[in-house]
Amino acid sequence: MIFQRFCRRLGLRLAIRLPGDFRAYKCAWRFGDAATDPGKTKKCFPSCKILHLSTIHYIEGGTTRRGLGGLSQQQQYVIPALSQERKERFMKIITLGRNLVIGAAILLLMAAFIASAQEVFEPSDDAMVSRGDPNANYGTGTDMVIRNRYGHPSHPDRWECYLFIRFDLSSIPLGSPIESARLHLYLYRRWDSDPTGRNLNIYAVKKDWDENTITFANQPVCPADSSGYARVPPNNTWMAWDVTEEVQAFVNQTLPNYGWKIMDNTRWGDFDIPMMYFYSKEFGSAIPYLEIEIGTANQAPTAVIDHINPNPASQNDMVSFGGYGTDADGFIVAYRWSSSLDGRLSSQPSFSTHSLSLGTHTIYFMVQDNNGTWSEEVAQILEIEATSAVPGRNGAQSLPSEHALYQNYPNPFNAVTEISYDIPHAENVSLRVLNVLGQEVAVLVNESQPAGVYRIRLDATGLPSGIYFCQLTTGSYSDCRKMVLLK
Ligand SMILES: [Ca+2]
Ligand SMILES: [Ca+2]
Repeated sequence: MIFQRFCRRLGLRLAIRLPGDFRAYKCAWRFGDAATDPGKTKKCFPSCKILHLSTIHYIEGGTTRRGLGGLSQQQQYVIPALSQERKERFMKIITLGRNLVIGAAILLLMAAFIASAQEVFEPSDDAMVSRGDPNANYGTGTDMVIRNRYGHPSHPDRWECYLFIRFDLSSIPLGSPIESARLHLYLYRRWDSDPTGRNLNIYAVKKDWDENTITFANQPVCPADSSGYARVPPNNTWMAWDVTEEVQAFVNQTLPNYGWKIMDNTRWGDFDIPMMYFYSKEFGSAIPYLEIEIGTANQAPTAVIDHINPNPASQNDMVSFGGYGTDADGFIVAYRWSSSLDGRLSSQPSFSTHSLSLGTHTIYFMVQDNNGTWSEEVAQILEIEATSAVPGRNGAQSLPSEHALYQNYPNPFNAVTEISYDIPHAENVSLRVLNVLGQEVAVLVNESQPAGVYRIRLDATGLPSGIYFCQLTTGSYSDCRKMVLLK
């Protein structure tokens, strides 16, 4: 406002231009224009002046000058005084606007990718069949004719013609969601009367046929109910049928080829509509086509059981479960563990429990993706055995108070034995089997384990008879037991 008054008083008209910045230029123009319109001037002036202060152009006495040189000391003082606060406000608006535009562009881009892809199919076959010539084949004609259902009184057998049109849609993945599908045929001539506005009916054909051999006599049977119709337009226009439901049904099945029969259901006598001519795929242009919007199907995630440990386990042993999921087009949002004996166990990727029922469990694991789709169930058998009397072992009902590594049982053993140990608090645990030379021959446990009593099965089928050592190592404890393998 102050500056505006300056301008008025000095008869100065400002024009601000920044190369390539249309906003600034437009604004400046409005300002100049607004010399007689104070309201407008007020509105656009701050943003112009402040943004491009350093490159300000002004017009004085018909000459364009750059910078602040032409302004008086006082004017130069006024401009920066106004600038800071308004510049910030203006920049806020610009930033917000820019973010909104970027956001909208990203959303549009995502929508374009996610929503659907459009595909156009040309017929793999099309043909006309005629009741008047039941054994003739018109599969390679450049035009196809539809005539009404009952013949002309003077030629009762020669007036019923159908079109068959077939598409190979096997490139569409089975089960893809079909957003829309439209069948287009080019009507180039009506003959004898005006059927405009009348309906041509379309029937889904699910049985295979071939344009080179199809005749009226061997045409495939069509469902009794028509799957849609389209109204006849004037000459030289496209007709279109909505065939979304049929294409979806076809895509959900395993038929690679299918199509439609198009016919005029009106009887001669009800309407005087002898025939309509369409181009076939042999015509070369304006050929029929099928336009399909294919949505993007969500891919189901896959569940993986990483570990169930120990297995088999004694009743009341702490059993640790771990699993994860993968999803090709999204991410995992939920987990579900369940047992055939105990029902739902957990909704975490990993967990531990010591309250599993005695018996043979089938453990099921599933994951859910961000589209709400659950994976297939994966399953693993878990044996929970009755607690056996392992010599020297702590009672299984309470957590151990100190570390222990017990003698394996049985010992000596023939191929299979069990090793028990106690862990009083969660820590990294390693349980290894060494030979007499101190070489490692098996790693039975190597992970972080919660406090608990553990019993691990050693299957030494692949090892020669001899003396072995079982070594338990934790962060704060290490012990070793001698074992004898006798085969
Ligand atoms: Ca044909
Ligand atoms: Ca997915």
